[in-house]
Amino acid sequence: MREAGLEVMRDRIGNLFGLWRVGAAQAAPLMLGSHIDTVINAGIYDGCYGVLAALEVVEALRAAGLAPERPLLVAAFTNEEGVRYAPDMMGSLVYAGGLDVAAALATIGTDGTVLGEELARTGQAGPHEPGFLRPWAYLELHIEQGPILAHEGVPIGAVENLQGISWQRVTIEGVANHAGTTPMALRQDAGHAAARVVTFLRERAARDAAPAVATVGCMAFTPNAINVIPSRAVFTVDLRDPDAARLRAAEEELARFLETLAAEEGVSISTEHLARFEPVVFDPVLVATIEDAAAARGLRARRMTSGAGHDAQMIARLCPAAMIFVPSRDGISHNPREYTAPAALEAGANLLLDVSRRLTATG
Ligand code: HGY
Ligand code: MN
Ligand code: MN
Repeated sequence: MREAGLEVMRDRIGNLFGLWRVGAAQAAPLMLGSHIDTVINAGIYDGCYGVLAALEVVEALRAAGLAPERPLLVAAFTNEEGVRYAPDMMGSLVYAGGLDVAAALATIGTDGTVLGEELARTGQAGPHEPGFLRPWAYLELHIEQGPILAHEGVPIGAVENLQGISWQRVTIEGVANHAGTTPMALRQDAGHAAARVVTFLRERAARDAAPAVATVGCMAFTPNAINVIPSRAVFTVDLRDPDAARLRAAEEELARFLETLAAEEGVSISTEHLARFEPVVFDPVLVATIEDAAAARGLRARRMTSGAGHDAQMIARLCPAAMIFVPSRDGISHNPREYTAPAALEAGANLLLDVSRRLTATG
């Protein structure tokens, strides 16, 4: 960012910004960005691509001697993935005023560390209050992370909405007992009860053609020994749906299933909500601008829903926001096999440039 001539700033939650003070000094900036944190064993494009492309837009404009009518702000939001410290999109959520910064800094990670201490230890805690620069509009370029664009052979996704997200941690307490001597009818098996939840969620999400998805991504048994009936199972549930009412119905049906399960299996079950975000609709004018700019560049574009959560859904609380997707080969993401071809990356970045120029009257 410094090499690109940007003023580098960090806020208290670790969000990183590069400001190009150009155009009308008092005008609110056009923000371009994404995130640079990843999941475990991640791919190399999720997040980083959008931040680097935003930087490239600034460098291309400056190299061409072009001057936007308003400042440009490159953003790299912290903890978008939420894997170590829930919820996901935490940095942009705090920036948008959806989570108190002190509460966020006090978050305990899956490794027992405290977020604020880790940000200080790694030199990522900055002085600025989150939200210190209110953007005029926000654009995020990102890989699709799903199969649609690649399957249809369409190079650009004009993302018009983003599905709702519900994250929970479920703890099932049973009774440890001997794997060999305990008759099946006498078991209070937390492991089996957990497995029934996984099957319930899978069958419910697959039940109808609706776009609902459900994932149990983490699970741990105690004492986790081959010949001991698990006394405890702790696992996570990730539910998503573009429709707010259907997402609520999924949460309610899971709660009812857990009650029935506890009685049937002789276990006790508790849940902890880790994240809950309503579906978001992006700004129609920005989405149309993305489509127009794609057409002007001879790029086919299709409107689509984002299955993944993104910082754009949080910044949409502050200003008009929209996203541009480029294809993910075989729809693979959150996996080292994540891949997008260089020509596709370039098309996305050029479109980000074109839309940025349209929005800031940069000739
Ligand atoms: O969970 C998500 O959808 C995002 O990758 N944080
Ligand atoms: Mn991402
Ligand atoms: Mn991700």
